[in-house]
Amino acid sequence: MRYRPFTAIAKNQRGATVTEFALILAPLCVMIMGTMEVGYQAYVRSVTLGAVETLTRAVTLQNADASVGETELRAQIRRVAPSATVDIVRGSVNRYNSFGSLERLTQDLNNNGILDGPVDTDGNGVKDKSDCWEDVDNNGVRNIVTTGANSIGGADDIVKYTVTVTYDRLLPINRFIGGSSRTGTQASTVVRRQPFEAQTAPTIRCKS
Ligand SMILES: [Ca+2]
Ligand SMILES: [Ca+2]
Ligand SMILES: [Ca+2]
Repeated sequence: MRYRPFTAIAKNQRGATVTEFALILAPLCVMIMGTMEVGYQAYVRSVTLGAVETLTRAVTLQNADASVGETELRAQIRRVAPSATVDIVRGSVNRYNSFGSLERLTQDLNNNGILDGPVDTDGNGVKDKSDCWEDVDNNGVRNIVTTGANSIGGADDIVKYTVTVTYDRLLPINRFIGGSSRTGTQASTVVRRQPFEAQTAPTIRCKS
């Protein structure tokens, strides 16, 4: 029988299989890369949470050195994400205050809950007293405490750490799905320091 090359090609289905394989290969690769990327991100997040927890536990103690703890936190995160940028925001408030609430009035002459200016309390025509408040974040105004004073405070103070980590993705998945080659995570914790000594009183200011 004579060999007919064109008929053989027409009947050959191997090429179709290669095309089909190529069609599913690309999405399959993206899917595998995506799964690995999600796993890596979960790992970095879990290491970050652990590192933040270790740091906040360390700062509850007397004589805690925040800078040593923060250096260790950065090192822990960079062990799993070497390219990581670690942004640390620390703040503290007096135990009688809390994050997200308005600074407490310590003197409210007319009991209206508002920080009022000087009034004449003894009727001599001279304004002599005004309302006062605990300036927890020491910024000179009565405000809602968001970050607190930029330190870990002292005994019995409440410390808040917010750590933002930005790092390179494990795989260049952004080339397929868009977005940045870097990704990130954020962790925040609040702890109260141990009452190892008398608490330092926050600055009291009076409205001028
Ligand atoms: Ca008042
Ligand atoms: Ca007066
Ligand atoms: Ca303030």
